Amino acid sequence: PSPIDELTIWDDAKAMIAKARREGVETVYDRLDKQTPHCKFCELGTSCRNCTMGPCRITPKMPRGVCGADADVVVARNFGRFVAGGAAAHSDHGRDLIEVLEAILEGDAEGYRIKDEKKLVRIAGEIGIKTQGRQLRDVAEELLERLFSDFGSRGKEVSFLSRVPEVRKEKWAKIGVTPRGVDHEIVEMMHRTHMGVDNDAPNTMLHAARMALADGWGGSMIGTELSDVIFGTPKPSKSTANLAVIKEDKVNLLVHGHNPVVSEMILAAARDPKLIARAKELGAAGINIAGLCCTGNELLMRQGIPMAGNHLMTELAIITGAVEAVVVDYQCIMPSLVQVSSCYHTKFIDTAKKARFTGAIHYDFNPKTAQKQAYEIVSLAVEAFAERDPSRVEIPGQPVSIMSGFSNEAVVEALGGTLTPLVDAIAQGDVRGAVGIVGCNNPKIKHDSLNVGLAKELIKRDILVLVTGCVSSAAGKAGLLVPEAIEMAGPGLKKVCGALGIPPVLHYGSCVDNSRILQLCAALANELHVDISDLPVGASAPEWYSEKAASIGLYAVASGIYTHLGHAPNILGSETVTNLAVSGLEDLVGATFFIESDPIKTADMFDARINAKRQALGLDK
Ligand code: NFS
Repeated sequence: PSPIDELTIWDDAKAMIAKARREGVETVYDRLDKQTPHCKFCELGTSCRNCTMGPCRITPKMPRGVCGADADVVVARNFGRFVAGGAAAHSDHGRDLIEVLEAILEGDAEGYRIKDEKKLVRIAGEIGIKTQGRQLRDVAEELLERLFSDFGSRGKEVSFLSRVPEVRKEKWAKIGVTPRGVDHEIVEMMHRTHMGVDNDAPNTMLHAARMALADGWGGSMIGTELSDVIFGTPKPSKSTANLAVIKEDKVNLLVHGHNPVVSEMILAAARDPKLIARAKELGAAGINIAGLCCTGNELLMRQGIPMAGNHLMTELAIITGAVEAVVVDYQCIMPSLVQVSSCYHTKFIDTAKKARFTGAIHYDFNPKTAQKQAYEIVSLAVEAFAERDPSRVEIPGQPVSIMSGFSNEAVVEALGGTLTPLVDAIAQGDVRGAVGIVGCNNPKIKHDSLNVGLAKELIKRDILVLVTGCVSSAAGKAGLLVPEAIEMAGPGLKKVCGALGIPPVLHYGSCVDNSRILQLCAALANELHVDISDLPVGASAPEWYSEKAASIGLYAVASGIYTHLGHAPNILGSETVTNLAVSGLEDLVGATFFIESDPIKTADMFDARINAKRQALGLDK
């Protein structure tokens, strides 16, 4: 096995990998070793399994598959389907929020309510729904219909395109990538990539961009906005992060997945006095809820619930031996968690009909019965405390302080009601630009080394950093999410963030909340009367692994944001597709991807881009 020091930058992770090895528990790192080397064709994107005349592999000696598809077609088709998986995941999550809103309006969702009525009315107004003089319920019903129809095939564009600068929309219309409907674009991608349909790689890639835009400005944005409406719009609050948020003396229940519809209800149940009393009866000091991955981000943003860790910490959290239950909904949940749980007393509970795990305890969670189910689930966790083996408990280190909850609404409020102070700070050069660092961990990359390395390097250069998804936990553990982190920032950023009392790295939420970053970019562009591609901004997914991250990267680029990936997707087998991604898109959408695995060089690239954009805007001489 690889030396532990090479796997991760974190002491808490190292301690748990060592414990796993001592106790004979298999982790993602062991499986990666067994799977390495990977299939070279799949790595290059040149293997095709789309029909049974194959499967085919494209090589110089066999330049076409049985159907005649060349490397370009095969790579584009594979990438198209890859992004479709990501766009579908975000968007199906978004639709689940619409269904909860519907259940609330039908009076069939005990325990859920519309928490932020003002936001509901505001977003309805933004997409052209008449709000004045109307009952909240009428507005909500019309909003519901509109958002449901954003998934369909009848629309000309998804509703939230109302936020996009006109120049950008014209660009999209010109090249035919205006996203019409979420399901429409995803289904069309599955159609196009069937044998014998779209056999022109650039054409397939453009549709991938259109589909990704339907995710970013459609499915994901709906997910974010309705989560705010139902559970409240995040406001800055303090919390803690790393494995030490798991408490030796308490019943520990970890929520993992993405949908706050489940985790919010679990949190509410964990505050039930009867359950707390029962926990105490069993000798625990109380019930502790902590988060993993994005549903952790959702609870952290709105409720200040501590963050146990990101993607590569999910197995390791269970290995502390102090976790009574892991409650999951969907996405990024390694199936191995069932096996890891079974090595301890940990109950592994799945909650979604569409995301079941063999060997898990299943609850068919739905708004109607959620309250009762959440109570039962927490009760299972409490009872499991009696089964814990104290001799196997090891919780490493001390929790690190973090500040979270930066929605755009909160940022605007902190700035005194408008974005103008931020625009001024950018114009004066105190904040030279902004980069969103987003995405995952990948066991092929030293855990969080790039996520943290890049964030540190950018703030040093007076570039404001926004983090979401698994990068937020990394930034938190590195001490970057507290106001004191301005000591690590350049003088300009230090001055601006210091005056506002905010960290130089702002936690902007979960991965669907990348839509908040899109919205911020659109608002800045509108304020300056320019296109998003004119702004001194960038995006980065240094340690990405998932189809969702690919969709995010592509909608960022298609929205005009220069985007970094720490490693290439499986497209390098096609020069046409690769060139389009790293240069050709510039002419079409005003931005491209760049691939770089070194954080300093990546920061240099962003620096150069931001300088060029600042000069073009006349901000620097
Ligand atoms: Ni994003 Fe959230 Fe993490 Fe990656 Fe997975 S949890 S949606 S995909 S691994 S950042």
